[in-house]
Amino acid sequence: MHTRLLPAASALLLLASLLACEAAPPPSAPPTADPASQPGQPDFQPDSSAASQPAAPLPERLEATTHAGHYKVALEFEPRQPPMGTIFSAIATVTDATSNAPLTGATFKLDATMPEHKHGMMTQPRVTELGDGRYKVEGLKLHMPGRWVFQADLEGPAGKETVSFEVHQGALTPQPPLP
Ligand SMILES: [Cu+2]
Repeated sequence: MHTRLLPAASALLLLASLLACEAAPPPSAPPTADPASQPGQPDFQPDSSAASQPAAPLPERLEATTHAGHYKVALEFEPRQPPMGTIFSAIATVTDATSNAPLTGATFKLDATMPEHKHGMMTQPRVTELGDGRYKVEGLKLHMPGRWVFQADLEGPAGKETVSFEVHQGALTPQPPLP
């Protein structure tokens, strides 16, 4: 009888550890610009309700101009729609926002955080310049469902600039078959 309870108990432990950082509210929650979220109400839904929601894969391409307007960054993920909790890569294409010329030789970094949970990824991404304004970022992993913000920091001829991309990692993104 007791041995039959073990799988359920370990599943509960896993769920509890997943929810651990959600359970502790931030000491001073800043006002959020997201109209969908209620004050003091985390937008992350526990697994039980997520089961009835459609999977929310990451977008296949994200594109934005850096805060000071000198560079454009486009992000594409490999695989295109990485499931939660899997290691994936991103190709960043960086161009001059005015001339559209590829920005080679820039220092490019990419990180991702969950602002509501005040944590980042558990991996350390590595960046390799591929040439022609393309930078490959390997070792990304979004280990929890919910709102993640990618931040790209780059330094080029116009100085250091930053751009952020917001994504929502679905809880139950189906695992694609291995190639
Ligand atoms: Cu989190």
